[in-house]
Amino acid sequence: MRITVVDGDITEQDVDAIVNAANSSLLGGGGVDGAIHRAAGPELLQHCRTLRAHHWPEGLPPGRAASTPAAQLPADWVIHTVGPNRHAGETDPSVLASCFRESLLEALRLGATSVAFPGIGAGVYGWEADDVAQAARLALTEVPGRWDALEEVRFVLFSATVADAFREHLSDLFA
Ligand code: AR6
Repeated sequence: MRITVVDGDITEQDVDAIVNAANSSLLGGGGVDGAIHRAAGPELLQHCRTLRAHHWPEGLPPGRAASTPAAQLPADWVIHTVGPNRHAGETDPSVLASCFRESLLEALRLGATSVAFPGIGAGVYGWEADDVAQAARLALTEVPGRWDALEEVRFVLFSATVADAFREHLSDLFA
């Protein structure tokens, strides 16, 4: 399994699944969530409405992940996860690690072999770039061999601060 860190826009990634830093409503928002919905087109919102109605009528809780088809995006799937919102007092970093873990598990469940992540929680939800990178690292390393069916896990980072933190904390995992 290859781990890569790139600067860029997650909506343009040609991978099997991209991860969305969503909110519990699953009905879109700002930041990367807004960018993904804009690039995917209105069909993504329809998929999200169906996902919510059938599986998460009270919303997707922080730390969980669920997927929809990716509509007009180059990817096949969007895995929606909800980071803990520090500004709302959700300060437990294990919930942030759970976002990465549950998203990777969902990727395996979908049969995806390549998955791209944004810096979940590093924007509106107020996490430090170092905390986000460490949460990603924990999810990747806590159970050796767990993600061997994945060929590539790519971190696609919009902000130089977040990209630098991921390079610092994950560089020893790069193949
Ligand atoms: N590609 C990659 N990364 C991006 C992109 C993009 N196109 N656009 C922004 N980022 P945020 P959160 C980076 O705020 O902190 C939404 O309104 C951004 O620079 O998108 O988990 C949701 O609906 C930052 O480093 O997600 C929720 O309400 C990172 O993505 C809330 O924001 C995450 O920033 C979730 O907040």
